[in-house]
Amino acid sequence: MKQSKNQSTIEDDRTGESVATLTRAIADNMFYVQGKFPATATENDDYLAVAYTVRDRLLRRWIDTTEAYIKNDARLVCYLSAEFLLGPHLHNNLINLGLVEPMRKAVDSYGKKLDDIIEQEGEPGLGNGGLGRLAACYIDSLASLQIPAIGYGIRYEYGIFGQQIKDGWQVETTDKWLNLGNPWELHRPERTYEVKYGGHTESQQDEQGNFSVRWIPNHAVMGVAYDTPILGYKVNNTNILRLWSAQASESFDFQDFNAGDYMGAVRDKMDSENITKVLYPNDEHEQGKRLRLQQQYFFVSCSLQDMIFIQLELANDTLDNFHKRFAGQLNDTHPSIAIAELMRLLVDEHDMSWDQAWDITRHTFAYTNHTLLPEALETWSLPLFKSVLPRHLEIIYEINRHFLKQVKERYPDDNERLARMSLIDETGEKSVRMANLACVGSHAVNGVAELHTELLTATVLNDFYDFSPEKFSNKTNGVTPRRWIVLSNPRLTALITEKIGKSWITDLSQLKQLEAFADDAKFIARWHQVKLQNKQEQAAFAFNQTGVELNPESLFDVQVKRLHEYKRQLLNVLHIITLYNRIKSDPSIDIVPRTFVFGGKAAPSYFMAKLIIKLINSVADRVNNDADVAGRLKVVFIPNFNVKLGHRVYPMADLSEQISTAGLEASGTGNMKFSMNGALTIGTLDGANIEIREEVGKENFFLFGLTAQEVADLKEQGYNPRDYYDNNAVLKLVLDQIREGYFSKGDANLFMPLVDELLNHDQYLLLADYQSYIDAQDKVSETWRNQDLWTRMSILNVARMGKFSSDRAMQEYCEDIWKVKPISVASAK
Ligand code: 376
Repeated sequence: MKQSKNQSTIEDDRTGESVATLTRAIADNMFYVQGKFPATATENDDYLAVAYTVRDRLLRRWIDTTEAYIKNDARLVCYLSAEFLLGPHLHNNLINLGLVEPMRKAVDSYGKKLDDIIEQEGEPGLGNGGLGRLAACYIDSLASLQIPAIGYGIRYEYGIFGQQIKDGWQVETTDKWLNLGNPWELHRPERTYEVKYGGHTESQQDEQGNFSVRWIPNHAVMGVAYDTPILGYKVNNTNILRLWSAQASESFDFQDFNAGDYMGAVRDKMDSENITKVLYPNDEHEQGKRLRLQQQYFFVSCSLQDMIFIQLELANDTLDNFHKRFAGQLNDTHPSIAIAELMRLLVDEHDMSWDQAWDITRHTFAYTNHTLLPEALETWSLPLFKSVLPRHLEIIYEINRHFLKQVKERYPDDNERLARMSLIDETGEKSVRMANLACVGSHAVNGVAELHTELLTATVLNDFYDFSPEKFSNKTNGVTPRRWIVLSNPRLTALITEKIGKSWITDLSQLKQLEAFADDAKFIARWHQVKLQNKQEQAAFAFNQTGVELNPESLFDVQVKRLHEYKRQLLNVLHIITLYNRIKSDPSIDIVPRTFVFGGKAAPSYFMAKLIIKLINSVADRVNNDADVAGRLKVVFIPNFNVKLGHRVYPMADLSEQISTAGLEASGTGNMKFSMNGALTIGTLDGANIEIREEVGKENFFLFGLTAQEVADLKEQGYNPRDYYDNNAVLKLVLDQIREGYFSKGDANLFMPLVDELLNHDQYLLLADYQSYIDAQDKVSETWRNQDLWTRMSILNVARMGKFSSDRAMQEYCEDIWKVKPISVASAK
């Protein structure tokens, strides 16, 4: 605030928060940043002018935050993740600044609508699904909790592919998310680091007899920082998300130019810049592996060099204290090469002894595992690894030598254990085991839900758990209530806040207070009304997108998540066909009207997942257009499910489908988003479902299916899916219909692979769980018939979701693993 001579206050155009100032600031940015008058502005210009106006208000807080952290000699969390699935920033930042309403008025004065401007923003889809979105929720919570933190990752030029549905099939498009400009990032060319690849190593000895290794790479790439401010909710703390972009290194590769090969040099330049070109969908192919390893090393090396710069130059400290400054979290094994890279930087480049470097490295890192699926455990073939990172392979051998020596001391005659725990898999084609590296090089290892951690320590990481049980802990996932309730469900937010005040937004356990209203008829009616309005709004949207008309009075039964056989979207389809057959055999049957909503991407090379999408759309075609059904059942597949669509989908759901085979979904986080928005869950005892059910009460949760133990036992005994087919006429009919082409216009070949898998393998035990699922669904329908009971259960679900805030999860990491404390930032503004 500046005081003018006549004492009236004049707000600065870049920091002021009044409607008049915001209005002026938008005009200013439109002219001076976009170079436009409002009359010639496109919708994107409008969005950018508003976005820059918001960004201006983050920058002062950002600079103040950096200053406060340096002044307080802060300990910093560095969250290393190959994915951050952020979603759009504008609305979130407005909420965190407390400026939604003033900005709405400012935009109104231009004759525009804030909601349209918010809708204009695309999303940085820099992640595949759960793991990437978790990282985004966590950096939101860290800022809101005033924890000094940096998110380090990759600035992919193309994010997760776009999905279109053509003739029922998934068709992929490229995601050029930067094309319309990204107002939220700041290019920091001064933060550029060199990342080396390939070549060979040479060892040498100095006059004192000290042994050292020199890495002579054959290629280098530059990593340039792009920073995005991450503001906490109603605090000044503004942390950094620092994403690295690859740039060709002139000095290294333009040697070709000297030799007269200009085009060759340009080709090398293009190859270098390929490193951060595209996010890998989670379906590893052999051809992509080299680039993926290069990507992982690229962002890890840049991040660690940056941390060393911070330690030496900004904090004026020494590397002896590196682990006291930084808590590095490895989001799955994707960044686990950090363990070898920090060793290399300390030993080779900063002349530290091996033992001290190892001590620092182990105290720096902690590792989170996100999956038990064997195919998802990362390994790199030795020849590939050696050709990309020859020095790191030597370091990994050395770490392995020290480590296996300790294992041998503890278990002298157990060579099998030694072989299992080795960082190198020597069976078959030799490879480096990244999960083993992550365990050995970390002081803490965690799973993401109670059951997952139990299974992790009992199976995949059992040897490491035996060896150092004190390292292991559970940290059940959470999601941010700012984005997943306040931003996406304004009606519910208003109703809750009217009753219990605002404190729940930063302390989700406060939702407990809603229990007092669960039997209040007026409140029940209003709660019901909120859900109905959400459904009406989204029914209109879905009609727009798919041409299918939805009945907002029907039960909205929703499954949105990546397509994978273990998530069992196919089981959901078997239920839909079962209901359809009930209607066909008695068209006058009294059946609860249901709308089945699906959304999710299949990895481009995952044939079965893509075929399931085609089946969903084929069943939709038949069911939606059958006169006997008379609109009582509707099936829609919403294309291109992403964060933005999540904002629409979770608040409109009545029923949340969390139906994975028990033991396979590490946690799930969609399950939390649904329940927080008042959907009831039908689910297995898997991942965080178990804890959700514990919290909301078993009477408020529709449970079905085998337990993880029963799944394991059944597989052990020898599971025969045909027994279920032969003994269940209803199930048999459903499978026969799919097989005989009932949903594919007589084409009996189309869905054969699905039926074949179910009858002959059924890896994910759909047939074993079928009847239990149908029974639970019938119970869902019966409950729905009593709308007041349903609404009461919905209220109790929301009231008891406090545990699943990412604020709670982050607090646990801070206390148990990172040992970091909040630093509050007073802004000079
Ligand atoms: C990959 C998964 C499998 C293979 C390769 C991958 C590469 C990148 C990202 C992947 N994604 C995940 O592993 C993932 O999203 N895991 C999910 O993590 C969530 C957060 O902890 C959990 O809630 C989900 O249960 C888990 O599936």
